[in-house]
Amino acid sequence: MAAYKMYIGGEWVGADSYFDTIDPATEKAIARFPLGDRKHVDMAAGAAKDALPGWSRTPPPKRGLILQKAADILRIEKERLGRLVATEMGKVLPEALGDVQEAIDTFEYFAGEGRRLYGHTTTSELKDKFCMTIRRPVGVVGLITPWNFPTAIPAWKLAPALVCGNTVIFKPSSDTPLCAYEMVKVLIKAGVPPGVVNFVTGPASSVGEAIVKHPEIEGLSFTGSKATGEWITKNAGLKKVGLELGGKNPIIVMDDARLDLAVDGILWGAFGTTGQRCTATSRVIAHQKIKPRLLSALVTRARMLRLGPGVQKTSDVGPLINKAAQEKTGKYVGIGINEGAKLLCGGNKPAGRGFFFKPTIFDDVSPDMRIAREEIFGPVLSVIGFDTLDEAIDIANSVEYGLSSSIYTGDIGSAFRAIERIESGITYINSSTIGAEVHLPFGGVKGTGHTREAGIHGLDEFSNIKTIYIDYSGKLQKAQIDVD
Ligand code: UN1
Repeated sequence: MAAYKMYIGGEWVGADSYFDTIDPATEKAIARFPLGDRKHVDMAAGAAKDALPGWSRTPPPKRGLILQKAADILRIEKERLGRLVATEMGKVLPEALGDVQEAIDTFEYFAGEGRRLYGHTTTSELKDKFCMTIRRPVGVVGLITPWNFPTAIPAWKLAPALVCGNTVIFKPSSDTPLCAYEMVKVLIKAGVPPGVVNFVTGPASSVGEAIVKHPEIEGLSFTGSKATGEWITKNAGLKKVGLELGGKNPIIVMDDARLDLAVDGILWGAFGTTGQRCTATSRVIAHQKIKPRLLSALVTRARMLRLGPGVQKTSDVGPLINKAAQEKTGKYVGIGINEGAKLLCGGNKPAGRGFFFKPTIFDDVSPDMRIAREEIFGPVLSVIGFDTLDEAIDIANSVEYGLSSSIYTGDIGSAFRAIERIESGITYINSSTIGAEVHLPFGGVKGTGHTREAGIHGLDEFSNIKTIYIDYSGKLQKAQIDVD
């Protein structure tokens, strides 16, 4: 089995010990990666600091060209990398190809930012004075990425970080280091200079912690669990921190909705990526009048979904990422049953190898149950009934998270009321809770964290706005004082 290395200061670096990355459909190891530690983070921070002056002074359009090249390479490699995502992470091939496409789109979008990176100009309250803002890099930034979008989410962070002139320490999830390694190779091939992107693999307890606490690192961007996000907030000191945490994303289905559309959207949102998106649909809030019809269609269709390895053409739903995820999902099914919810389908893992779990639907869920409030990150859907739109929105807002949300309705007024009142960073109308596009901002409110990634606001995480005053009056002018 191939052993890979870390990439620090333009050199490939090994470690004393290694860990395996596993194909979750077969439970077989596919590659091994170095168990990096604090000393590797130190080396990486030093290399990133040394590379910062050169990279931050490289004209942004030139940095953009390197990102464009990365997009071009990814496009050529899309099929191979898509198969790798399906193998290492487990999602089904069309989604795995989508994961790579999202990375391509992101690099392309931020390549263009090399020729924009807009600040703004404005007026002055004084004569002969000019005021404007520019964007400056944050400095050395640590990027800690999850396994569920093993190419797209690294791209969401790498592309804006690089175009803004930062240098980077990239620590991927230990469940998908091979996809991350491929991303690093693409960037090297695209022309990213040594020291600008440093790649350190290893556990959160050593590598992750060292990045979060490192004094030379000025910025952090993390996607993952709320608990880890809270830990980072407490331990990052005064670093600029971007957090993209969990979700408990609802779809509200009104009695005037097109039920066929709602069923398609719910199944896609709940069981796509085996429920392992932070935008996954984990709650359906259904009008009592249509709930029985909706549920019977959902259960029939959920039972038809075929479980199988991501790379297999006939698979609709791939495995969960690892054994712990499979056990956690099983544990939540037990919790749901104990809380009195009604299990309509699924609820267990199929026989055989692989971390699979059957698409699971619970009815008679009340908003205070744990399965209605806690992020499971697996294929478990909780269905809650309501009578009025106000009640539905209150239920939607009754959780600590606020990432994505959706309403299916034929009434424009209900749609706008939902847009205005649902507490989430994203609201879809007559569409599922998943499938964000890279040129729009992505992020949440409340326990999801308040960072925006992607789109033009994605630049804010990786740049500091600097304010410039240019006084060409030839005398000392005093703002607020020389008012007449
Ligand atoms: C995530 O699950 O962390 O909107 C990101 C979506 C994807 C990104 C999800 N484009 O579902």
